[in-house]
Amino acid sequence: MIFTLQAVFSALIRLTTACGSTTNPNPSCASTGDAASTIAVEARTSAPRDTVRKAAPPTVRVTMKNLVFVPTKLNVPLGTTIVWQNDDPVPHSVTGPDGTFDSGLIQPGASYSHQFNRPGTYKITCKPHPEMTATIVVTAKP
Ligand SMILES: [Cu+2]
Repeated sequence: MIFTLQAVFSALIRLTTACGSTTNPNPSCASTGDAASTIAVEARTSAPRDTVRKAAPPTVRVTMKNLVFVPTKLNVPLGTTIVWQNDDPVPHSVTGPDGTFDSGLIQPGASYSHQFNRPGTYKITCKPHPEMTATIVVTAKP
């Protein structure tokens, strides 16, 4: 009894390719873009709280010509700025009562401005020309 022992070694060679799969392409980490989406909430009350419209303080121009303030008398609301323009070839001044304000000499072509923040009647004089006067009445808002 021939005992043929065919040992068939089926050598199964597994070539396990060293799967050190280190070839990771640059993992572009998909950053979720954590940009905070800011939502601007404007809480605006559509109803105006103060319906009184504040008008800008007016500006009134006065000229000094032929040694006269023009106009000579002026009524303005509180907060008015008056601009005096010297249209004469000689210097003038705008001098308020009791040293409230004084322009000093205003040269020909120059101007001077003053804002009236107190109600009252202001006698304006010109230092070089005592006959040159004006009156400005500043009234408070009703
Ligand atoms: Cu003058």
